[in-house]
Amino acid sequence: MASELSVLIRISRYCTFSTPRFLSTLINRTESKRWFAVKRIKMKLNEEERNTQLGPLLNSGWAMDSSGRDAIKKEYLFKNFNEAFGFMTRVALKAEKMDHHPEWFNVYNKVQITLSTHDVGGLSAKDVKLATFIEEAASSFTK
Ligand code: HBI
Repeated sequence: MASELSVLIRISRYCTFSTPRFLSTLINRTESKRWFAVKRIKMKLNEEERNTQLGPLLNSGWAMDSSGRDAIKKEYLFKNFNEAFGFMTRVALKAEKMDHHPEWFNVYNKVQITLSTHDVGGLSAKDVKLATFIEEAASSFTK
């Protein structure tokens, strides 16, 4: 990204239309691309984020994975298989949209879910976001 910026500056020296406004626009666009590139990099939750973001989930029945893996898990029970699978369908569509997928096991009305971010080897904001969605999705089904 930095090399791109230096190229843009070198080019603008030879462009008759490289007014300061044009140059600053070029630089801003390059910088904003860098910002988006950084934002796309997944990061593990830091200690402060774990205390603030995981708290509500751990109070709603989620638990740290007992194997010591940096992951959270929860078991849901539904009225029947139809409701369980309907829940899984909603979560699956959200997972695809987020490009972030649960590890789960289903037998009849039971769904066991584990969340972790493989790309960073632990919990990230995407796991918190998906777990929050899962809680909302589960709440709309009768127990
Ligand atoms: N799902 N849970 C989880 N963790 C990931 O790192 C992940 C994913 N789904 C898709 C995905 N990463 C893509 O970014 C590719 O890395 C597979």
